[in-house]
Amino acid sequence: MPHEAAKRIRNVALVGHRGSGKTSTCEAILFQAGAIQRLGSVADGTTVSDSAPDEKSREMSISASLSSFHWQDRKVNLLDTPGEPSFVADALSALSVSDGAVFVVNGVMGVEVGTSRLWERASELGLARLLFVNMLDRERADFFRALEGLKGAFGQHVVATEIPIGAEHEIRGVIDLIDMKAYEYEGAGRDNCREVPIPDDLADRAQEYREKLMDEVAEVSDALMERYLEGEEISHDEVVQALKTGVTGGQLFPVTCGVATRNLAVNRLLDAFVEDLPSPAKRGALELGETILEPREDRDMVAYVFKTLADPFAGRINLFRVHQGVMKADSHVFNVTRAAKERIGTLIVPQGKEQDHASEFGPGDIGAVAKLKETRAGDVLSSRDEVVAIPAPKLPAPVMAFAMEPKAKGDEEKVATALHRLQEEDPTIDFHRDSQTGEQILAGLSQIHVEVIVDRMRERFGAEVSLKPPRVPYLETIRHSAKGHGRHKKQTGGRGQFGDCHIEIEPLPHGAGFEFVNAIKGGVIPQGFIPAVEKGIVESMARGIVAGYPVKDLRVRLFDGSFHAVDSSEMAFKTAGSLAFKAAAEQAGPVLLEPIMTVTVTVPEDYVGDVIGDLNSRRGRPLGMEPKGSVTEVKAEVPMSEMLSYAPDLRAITGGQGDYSMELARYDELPAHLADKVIAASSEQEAVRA
Ligand SMILES: Nc1nc2c(ncn2[C@@H]2O[C@H](COP(=O)(O)OP(=O)(O)OP(=O)(O)O)[C@@H](O)[C@H]2O)c(=O)[nH]1
Ligand SMILES: [Mg+2]
Repeated sequence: MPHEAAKRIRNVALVGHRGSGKTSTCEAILFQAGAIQRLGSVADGTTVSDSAPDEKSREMSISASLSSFHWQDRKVNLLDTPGEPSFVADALSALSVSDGAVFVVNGVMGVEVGTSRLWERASELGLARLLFVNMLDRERADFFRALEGLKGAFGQHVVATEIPIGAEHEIRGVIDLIDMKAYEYEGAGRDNCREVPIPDDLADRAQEYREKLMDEVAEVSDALMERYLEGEEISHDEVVQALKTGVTGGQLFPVTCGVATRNLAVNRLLDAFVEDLPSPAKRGALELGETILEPREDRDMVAYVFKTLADPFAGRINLFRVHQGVMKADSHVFNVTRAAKERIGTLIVPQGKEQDHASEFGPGDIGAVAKLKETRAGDVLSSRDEVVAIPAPKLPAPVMAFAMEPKAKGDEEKVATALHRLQEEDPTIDFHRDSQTGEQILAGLSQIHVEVIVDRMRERFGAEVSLKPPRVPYLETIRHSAKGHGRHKKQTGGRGQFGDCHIEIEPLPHGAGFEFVNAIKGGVIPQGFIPAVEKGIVESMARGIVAGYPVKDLRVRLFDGSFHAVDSSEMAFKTAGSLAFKAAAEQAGPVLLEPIMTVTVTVPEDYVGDVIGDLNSRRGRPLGMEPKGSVTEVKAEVPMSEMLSYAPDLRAITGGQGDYSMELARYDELPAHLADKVIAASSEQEAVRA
């Protein structure tokens, strides 16, 4: 049976800015669908999807979590994702295995940075999207303002399919613009919804928004548009069908609204995504160059592992999506990414707070498996031993780096094990020994990220570390081109060593990385030694020119050299390459580059002046500010070195009422007087080591 089961599946990711109410919406959906019997809350730490101890204590999602349930004869795999940018890896991997996304939007704040960032990603993936304007019970929440903001940011195809009845604490229900029916909600129970007449004072408004909706729906097909323009009646079924087609094709983005924590209008969101978002069958084949994965049962099984959970007790759990064929319990599969065999034991369906076992997962389905030995997120499992590469989402680089030390002597091993396990779970953690200082470095996307890692090490693995102040990941580059000559010659009795090369280096635009051009003519350096020259150069670049930081963004042209028939070796040419690079780099105007962050601060209006003043004193460049309901969002670009201990300072300035996030914008040249300090600090360290 090719497509039948895959038609009944909905893979949906809940995404959005931090704190917009995704987890609360997930909880209400599970409750409404009957998957759980009590509506938990984030504040009480009783939701299904924020079940980790640190998710409860921090009242935020840290990992993506999967809940599967049945609704209207469909199987829904719902992925609740974290909004905090530090944990964006999980939001991105959830999107990569979903066929549709629900954007949860804070009804007070409207469009936020996180909304836009994830929207871009969903566009790249061509995902069908619905929007849910949540928190309409809050003071200063405004559905219509949020809707305008969404249209402004994401275009006119963002269109309301319902509008609220009442506002702020008086919100009572919604008007359905397709049926032109009104519904009110009482209490948070499962059958809290009843139909009421459209309130008189909202009749005009409902009509106005219905027309806007119809304008958009008619655009889905030319035939429909023609009839619409001629004033012909379009039937209810036609509207529903066109809406579905528009959503699946990414032409229409319906906006619904409600209050997650009161289970208000969540039943309608649930119906909307089961009805309107496409199934894996409808989404169709995944084309990967030559390889085409079709959601059919009569194919070799191919599944993509998108998330690994490292539980110190239950062991490793992998979440996967089956792209074709059937994943069976008690079977043998190949991990084609790692060229390893794996035995699949029990298959798991996470259902609300419980776990169920499954005998198989068909094409398009999402499930979990415990106790695989080698498999990690990003791997492909297959019933056939043939490599299939499914690209992983592109993740941000860990820029917030701290030197760390185990609190107890002799705990190095324990710390390393804990970090390796956590790294399986979160690929944006970096952990290495600094070749310059010999220190252990722990790096993540932000301070919160690193704090969460340190807490998890302690709580899950009993490994305690202390962190030294974070280190700024400076880079080095060159300003102009220069030539350099490297010659390595040793004659000591027997066979000597000889390598000789001439190179020219020139700057490349920021972000271009490294290019090596082999311009050797007439075999003055034999082909076999050229990779050795490059290797010597690359190693030298990693050690830096002025202050020991990695050198980036340059092109090296190897254009001349000589060799000796007996004495030349790869070793000798590597050394020559390294010498030539040093000689050239010193003449090429080497400079230090510092990371510049885009900082977004949200504060009550009264503090805006102080916050901007403070950011200015940190060499910040204001980008603008925007009122967002009861608070103002201030944006600025600030060098990372000035933001290393911002959290306590912001708390002091705003009496704890400010919030901020930041991410890497680019690297800029470090001003000379500051560069001198960094260079001095680096030579001090060198002196200590010598
Ligand atoms: N008044 C009100 N509060 C809500 C609503 N939805 C969520 N909240 C509250 O807002 C806070 C954040 O909600 P969450 O559900 O954790 O938001 P989230 O989007 O999952 O947050 P992250 O996972 O950290 O991105 C919690 O305190 C919720 O109780 C709502 O509709 N109305
Ligand atoms: Mg959450």
